[in-house]
Amino acid sequence: MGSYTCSGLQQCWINHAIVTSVNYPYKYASISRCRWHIHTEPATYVSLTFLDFDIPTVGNCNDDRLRIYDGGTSLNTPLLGRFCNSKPPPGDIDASFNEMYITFNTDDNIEGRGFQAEYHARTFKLKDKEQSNNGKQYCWVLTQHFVTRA
Ligand SMILES: [Ca+2]
Repeated sequence: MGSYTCSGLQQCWINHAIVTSVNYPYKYASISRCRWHIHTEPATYVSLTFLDFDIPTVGNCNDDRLRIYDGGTSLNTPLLGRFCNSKPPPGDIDASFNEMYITFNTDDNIEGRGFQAEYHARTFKLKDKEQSNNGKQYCWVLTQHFVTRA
């Protein structure tokens, strides 16, 4: 017992921070379960960029795996991706809104440097045309669907 090196959930409440695996840049621990829940301010979305990534695996991200979810910690939050050296993260990984949930699980064999990533709160930006239409500011325009009565 007690071999899980990341106990509990790390809550990140600031708009810009660096997230690293434990012991980075030295080898991460085996048999660990690490979780980070990122919250940025309302009306922003979380954008994550990897600065370094080394999660060696034998299988296809089955033994050690970094998973990134589009939202909070609930079970039905959509998975944005599951990554390891055979499937490294692409450029920036963006959440839809101001929450992102990251989990990193390792097994008892083969460790790497892990990862170092930086996240920012980015603001939603309307297209120039929408922003400057007659000099007025527009909010999000929802498409209205009209049902024609028979
Ligand atoms: Ca491993």
